[in-house]
Amino acid sequence: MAVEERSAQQTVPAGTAPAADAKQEQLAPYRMDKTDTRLTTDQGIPVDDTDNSLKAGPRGPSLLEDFHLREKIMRFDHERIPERVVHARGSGAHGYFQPYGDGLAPYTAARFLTDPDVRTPVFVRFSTVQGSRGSTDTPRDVRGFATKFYTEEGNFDLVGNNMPVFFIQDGIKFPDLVHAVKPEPHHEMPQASSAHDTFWDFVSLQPETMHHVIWLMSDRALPRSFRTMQGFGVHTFRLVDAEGRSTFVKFHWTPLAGVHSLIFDEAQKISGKDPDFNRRDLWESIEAGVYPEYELGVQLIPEQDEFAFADFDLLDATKIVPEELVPVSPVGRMVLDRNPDNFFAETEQVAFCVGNVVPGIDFTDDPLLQARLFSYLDTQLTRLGGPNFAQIPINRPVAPVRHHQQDGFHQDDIPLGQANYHPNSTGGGCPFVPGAGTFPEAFTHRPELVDGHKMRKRAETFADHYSQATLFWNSMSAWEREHIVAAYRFELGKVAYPHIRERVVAHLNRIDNTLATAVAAGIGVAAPEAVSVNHGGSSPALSQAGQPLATIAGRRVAVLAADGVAAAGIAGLKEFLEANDAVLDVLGLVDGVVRTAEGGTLPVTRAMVTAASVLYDAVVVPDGDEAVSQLIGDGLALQFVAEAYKHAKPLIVLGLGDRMVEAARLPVYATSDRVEGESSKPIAAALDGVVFLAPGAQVDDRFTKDVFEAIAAHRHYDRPVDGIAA
Ligand code: HDE
Repeated sequence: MAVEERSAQQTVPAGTAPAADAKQEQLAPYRMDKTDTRLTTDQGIPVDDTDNSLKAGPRGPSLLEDFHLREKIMRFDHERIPERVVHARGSGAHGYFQPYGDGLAPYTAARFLTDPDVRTPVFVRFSTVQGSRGSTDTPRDVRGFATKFYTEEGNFDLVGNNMPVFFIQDGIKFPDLVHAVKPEPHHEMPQASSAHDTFWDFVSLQPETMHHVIWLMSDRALPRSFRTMQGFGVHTFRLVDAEGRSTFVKFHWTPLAGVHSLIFDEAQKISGKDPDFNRRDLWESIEAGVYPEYELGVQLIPEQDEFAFADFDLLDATKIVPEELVPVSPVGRMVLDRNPDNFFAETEQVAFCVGNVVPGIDFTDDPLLQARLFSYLDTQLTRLGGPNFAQIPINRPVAPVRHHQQDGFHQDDIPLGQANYHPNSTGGGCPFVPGAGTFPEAFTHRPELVDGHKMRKRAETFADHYSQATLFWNSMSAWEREHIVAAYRFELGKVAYPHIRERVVAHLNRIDNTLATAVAAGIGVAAPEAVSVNHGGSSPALSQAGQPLATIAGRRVAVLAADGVAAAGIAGLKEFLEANDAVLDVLGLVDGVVRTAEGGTLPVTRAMVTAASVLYDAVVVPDGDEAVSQLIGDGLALQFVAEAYKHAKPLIVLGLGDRMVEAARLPVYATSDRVEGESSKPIAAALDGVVFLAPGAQVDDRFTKDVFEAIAAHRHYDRPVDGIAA
């Protein structure tokens, strides 16, 4: 729904006299007049010159009376607002959510979750956590996944992350955690990285972090795209029906494009080549009509089962509820189909608040959640400059707003009449609160008996900090484990204090001895003696291996090109990829066009120097004797192919392009039996995600099937890559 429609709905209080209508016009959001395009000041005064300040003579001093100069500079001086203290770097998108059916109707009064005819507008902001607003998109980090549902009963904010657990159990530790992970206070380094002393010092002294830390060391911390990462509400919430009966719920977002990650070397290189990598991907996908889609799933736990789980407490945000114990039921779909019109107005000014719940959803006593209920409202006062941030267009509910709040910085509304209090008779008693029990739509806090001594104490059911980290480790495939070990080695390798490294290894030993031993071997710490801790349990749902090969939508493929390139294969491939919503970029040694072997020209999308294999999901090596010879003679082109191979990406090799595979010294293809000028492969053949097409062969169904599968799989980690110099 457009901002204009939302704002129109929200500003007219019930009981307002018709004479007020004209006044309400003034409440419309501040808008530039687009009918007259001549420049004015903020006060609407037409401007005659915006390039020269008012001076005493062409070489004389500037004059104080130049109100246009002063206003222009004053506005510029104050363009920045404080960035978010965490999650400062983010990207947003508009879309909608729609339930599949009425399956949740027995559990919740929230219509937006139960009526399949209701399509609820949403705004989603994805973010990194540690880095500043201008930091890179691809550090090893948790990603925020915050969704504002503009429901007809008010705004519901599901402010989640892409990992289902959190570092700490009690919100009082949050400032310590964030201080420890952010750049160190004495020199403000490192930016957007957990690989430093203070982070590892803190987590090794606070072992409840160990489960989330192993997620952070996994590929989950390096999403390929916001389109290919999961989201989780993390805490246990409640669904509440019209009679006040409650069911515990965990919220899950699952991307329909599969769950895919970068590898760390690639992520680090992308930080230099395109620090906006994830932001650009989200923007370009939506512009191209390849809309990110996510399925909302719920794990439902009956109220009476609150204590049914022997190994963990539902109120402990450092734990998951394994899907093998409680399956995730799909309940609806979210589609992100519109980019913001203005980054600052929408993505920067959106204010999520965990406390924004609508009737049918309620909180639990999770002590992490409880602290968040305070923090999100509080932080906006500084960030958005006062208490009226709900009036900013992106934050306005579509539901009508009626209250007695007033004044404060940036009051956009012009409240009418005398009645700014309740109860009143000067305003006809409005807005009023109907008598108890006569206003079923009202949010009613679920009555709950609370009985306990006032104390600062953690429940004993929160005491186990290792079992679920072990569960995660046990559930990983071989390549996922290799990546986790490499990540710990990298991060701890940056830690200066040996005793911190040792302390972490001791914790890892309580997760799994093979993990601890492998990490220790890389960081100069003695291998710890095995203790019997691994309970052997695993949860296949935690692994990213074996994603469904359903789609290649949104994948970016690069074909290298030089003069003499055979255009036919490229044209067939392009047609196939575009029909499947993937993109094929032609990268030349220089910009412009390349001459084709067929005597035509092929436009170059961009020069290879402005690109890099790390920015693509797959690489195509072209056919054409002359072109292949030129590419083999170009170090950048060879590096492009070798690096893509090393990063386990699909390589599509057309005809004589296999000479380049050989020149890049890739092990996949023994070329010894190849006759000069010919390919030894008579037909299309795929091996470890390397797909060949014989010279002169047509792009046929068999070939495109191999291409599809190689790209859909995303990565091919079974390849031998250690010896590749890239
Ligand atoms: Fe946040 N968090 N958080 N957090 N968080 C903020 O709110 C906070 C936590 C999350 O795109 C801040 O408006 C405390 C868990 C996301 O605008 C702040 C605690 C989860 C975003 C804040 C937590 C999150 C934030 C900073 C421990 C996953 C970005 C700016 C009690 C379930 C939202 C702001 C956006 C942002 C506080 C823990 C997710 C300071 C005190 C757990 C996705 O209010």
